[in-house]
Amino acid sequence: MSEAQLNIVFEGLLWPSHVHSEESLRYAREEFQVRDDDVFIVTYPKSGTTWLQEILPLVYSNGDLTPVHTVPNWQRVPWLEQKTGKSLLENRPSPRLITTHLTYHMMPKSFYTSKAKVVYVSRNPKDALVSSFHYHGMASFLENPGTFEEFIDKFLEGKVMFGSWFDHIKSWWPRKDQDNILFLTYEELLQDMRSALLKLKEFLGKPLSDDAIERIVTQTKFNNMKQNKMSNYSFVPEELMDQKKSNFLRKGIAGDWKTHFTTAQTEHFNSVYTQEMKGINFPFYKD
Ligand code: PPS
Repeated sequence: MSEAQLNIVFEGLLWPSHVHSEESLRYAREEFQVRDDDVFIVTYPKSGTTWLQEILPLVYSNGDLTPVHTVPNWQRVPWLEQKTGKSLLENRPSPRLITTHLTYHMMPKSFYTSKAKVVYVSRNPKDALVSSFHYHGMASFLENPGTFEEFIDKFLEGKVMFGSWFDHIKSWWPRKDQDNILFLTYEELLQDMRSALLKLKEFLGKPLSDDAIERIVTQTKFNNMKQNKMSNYSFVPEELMDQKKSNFLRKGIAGDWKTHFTTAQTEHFNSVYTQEMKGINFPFYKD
């Protein structure tokens, strides 16, 4: 596939054509029928999606590891907007756990009048950028990222898959206090998974025993997920994801951007950040 064919353009944004089509995106937006007991994981790419695809099924199984040890993450919590979304989700029994990278404004039309819940996870955009840069380097279905400097420019201009980080966060953050939305950060999951699980327990109204919490804390640690074939994308052929170049579960830390950005790049990023986030009362990731 040529570089030009790697993405499709839908509503002005780039979507990897390997897993998205105009039909799948239109289905997600226009036809998908949201149910009141649906639970969405919403993320900008490389912000903790796979992590939540491990955590939520475990919350729903009260810490029983069977689902995460037997079902691949993309089937366990399917992506709404991908080509497989319709077949995996349409007739799935409730409660459905659903993954999406959509902005608030691109959610299914039936979402806005539903009581469906959203767990939104944000990550420091500089770390999401670094993670995405390495991902583009190992996934043959994504365009060549170019140099790191070039990739920063593309990221800041929103000329990357799923569009601008700023547009994504600015679409969801103002809704963070709605009863059906829980806003979490990648960094808080890293720092204190137990507290995050208590928030999820309360938000989702799921009974979670102390034992279950301990099992989930252990199972969702980076090194354990990295060993889990159902979550580490090792089933994907090397021609598509070359994990010798970079693992999908790569480092799993906060602040890796500091080993990638020069001082000038940091200053440039921060000045665009300040400009973009002006007037948005968003307390994270300012430095
Ligand atoms: S994707 O392609 O959008 O689904 O990617 P996503 O899963 O959102 O992001 C991948 C990054 O999340 C890291 N990750 C974790 N970090 C810490 N602990 C756990 N358990 C964990 N699981 C996934 C993963 O390593 C990617 O980040 P980087 O910085 O590249 O390591």
